[in-house]
Amino acid sequence: MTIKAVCILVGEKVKGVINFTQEAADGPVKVTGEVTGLAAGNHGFHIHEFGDYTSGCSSAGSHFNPFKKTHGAPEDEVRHVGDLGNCVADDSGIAKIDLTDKLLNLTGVNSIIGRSVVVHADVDDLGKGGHEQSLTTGNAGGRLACGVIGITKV
Ligand SMILES: [Cu+2]
Ligand SMILES: [Zn+2]
Repeated sequence: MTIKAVCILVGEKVKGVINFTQEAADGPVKVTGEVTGLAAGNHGFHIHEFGDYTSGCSSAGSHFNPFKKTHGAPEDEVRHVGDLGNCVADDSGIAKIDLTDKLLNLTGVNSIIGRSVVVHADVDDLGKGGHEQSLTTGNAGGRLACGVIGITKV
């Protein structure tokens, strides 16, 4: 049974809409959408653990990491479930998202429903930057926009 979810990203300047589709339980999740208002270049793009904005995007917590791994690239064996790498903004500040991920889930105990998408100010170094934060956050800097992931109509 197909499940769909949506996330409306809200920030001071950065906005976006991200759609999630999972065709089968434990199957891959397709992630599509657009983020606007960015500086040109790469920006860390993650699922964070909480759907909480009590103190802004910082209340969304850390990268969603139910298996207690270190930070990595989406294609790495060792990564947080929430590690979706970078979104890439063009010269007009628009980043188009179109990826498929094997670890995300829209059902079950490790579902991302009710958690957050966060877009960062800086590039996610995918754990390879050698910075003290590389293996926890990819050293991706501040949080420009965030939004909670909610179930939507199929
Ligand atoms: Cu993040
Ligand atoms: Zn991570």
